Amino acid sequence: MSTDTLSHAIVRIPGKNFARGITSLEMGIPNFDLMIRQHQNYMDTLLKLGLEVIVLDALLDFPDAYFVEDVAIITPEMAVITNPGALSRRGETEFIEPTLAKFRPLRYITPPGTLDGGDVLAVEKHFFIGLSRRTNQEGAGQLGRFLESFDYTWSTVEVISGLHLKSFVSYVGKGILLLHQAYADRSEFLDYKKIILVKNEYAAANSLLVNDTILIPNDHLSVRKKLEALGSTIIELDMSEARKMDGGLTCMSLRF
Ligand code: CIR
Repeated sequence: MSTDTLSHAIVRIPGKNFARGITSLEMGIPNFDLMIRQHQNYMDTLLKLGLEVIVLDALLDFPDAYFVEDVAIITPEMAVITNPGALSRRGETEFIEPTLAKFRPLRYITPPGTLDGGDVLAVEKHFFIGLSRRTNQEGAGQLGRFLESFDYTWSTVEVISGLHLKSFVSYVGKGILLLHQAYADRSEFLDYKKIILVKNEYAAANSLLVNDTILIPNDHLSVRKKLEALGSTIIELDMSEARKMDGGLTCMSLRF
């Protein structure tokens, strides 16, 4: 999750009942077969980019569990197991621990702290932590103290509406943030170069930098052009079904 060179990704197969997960959007009921195809394409893309992809089984008791990003924050020094803000997702964490324990010493966000990985945006050595419906000040503080112990800096950002910080802001490398219009003038991001998304392309606010390549949702032509103009390599992926469940490109993997 930090912006160091990535060599691994952890993903989890969506369960047949994934449509029972939480969603705030009214975009219709997602289709399982299409979801599996899109998820396969996502895994294949990470493989093609040279990552070792660790594939975990579906968890039928936790229909949102394929959004693995939310259950851990990984830096080169540690993996922090979160305490997800949604009650229905809390039990997911124990199913990621054994895999992460093979790679990193574990730390834990503990109650009353809550934190979702979707609220944690790493920009080089600085971490922006969204305070949202899912992540509270206590959870952010706990993560912040773990980060400080390894000389990272951190700050919080209010997520006033919507799900997570990374539903609105992504880091696309070269010191550049990709931002939803609503975050264009936020003081927290004053010091960064910015690409502000135009209406109809807000879903691209959740884009995923994998080493030198940026994955964006498909049909986002003007974002694509702006990123290509910066010399970035772009891959478009169809994310229609995850989107219906409030998910995007970052949510479906843990990278390290
Ligand atoms: C949820 O509401 O928790 C899931 N349906 C979507 C989680 C998306 N995760 C992410 O953006 N990191």
